[in-house]
Amino acid sequence: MTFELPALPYAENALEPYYSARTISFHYGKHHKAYVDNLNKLVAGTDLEGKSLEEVIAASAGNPAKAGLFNNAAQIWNHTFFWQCMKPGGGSRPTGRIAQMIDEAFGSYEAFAAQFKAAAIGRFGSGWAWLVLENGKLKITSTPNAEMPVPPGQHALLTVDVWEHAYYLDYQNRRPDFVQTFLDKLINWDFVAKNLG
Ligand code: MN3
Repeated sequence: MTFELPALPYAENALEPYYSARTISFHYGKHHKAYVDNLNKLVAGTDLEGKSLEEVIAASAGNPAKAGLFNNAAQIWNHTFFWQCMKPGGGSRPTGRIAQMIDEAFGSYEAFAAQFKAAAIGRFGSGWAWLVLENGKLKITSTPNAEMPVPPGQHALLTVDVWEHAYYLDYQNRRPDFVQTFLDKLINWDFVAKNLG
């Protein structure tokens, strides 16, 4: 068994004009694919060959000697999750249970959006901003590089990739503009609601 690049949940041009086909062709077709190719090389002939992605992540997390394994495995997971966090015609306001939970946790959608944007902009260098469920409560967090919310303590609901490769072709150095567009035009709230379980 080898790891495979999961199919995108939409066409490469489906998120235009907010997230271009050119960005996705590099971000998915080159960056995400490279993590898959790298991980397959790293596990070949080791005791992790044939294990699931989650098993490789669990076996390598927090172990500096296995940083290469963790970084590539976690980046496969993070990107597969990130693609599902967007959809054509997405963004705007959540509805239903997730909307109610956001109001309870942050006071309002506007307060949630401001905190999420601040976490994404404030992450120095490469990384991710997240909405997670922690002990049954919503929380906004961010992680560096390939790091991710670690279950069972934290359960990922939503993420935005703030590595430069995620936005540079469309937004250049304007990370805040990318994150605002992600909030307004791209978030797949159906996926976020599904992640509540
Ligand atoms: Mn990326």
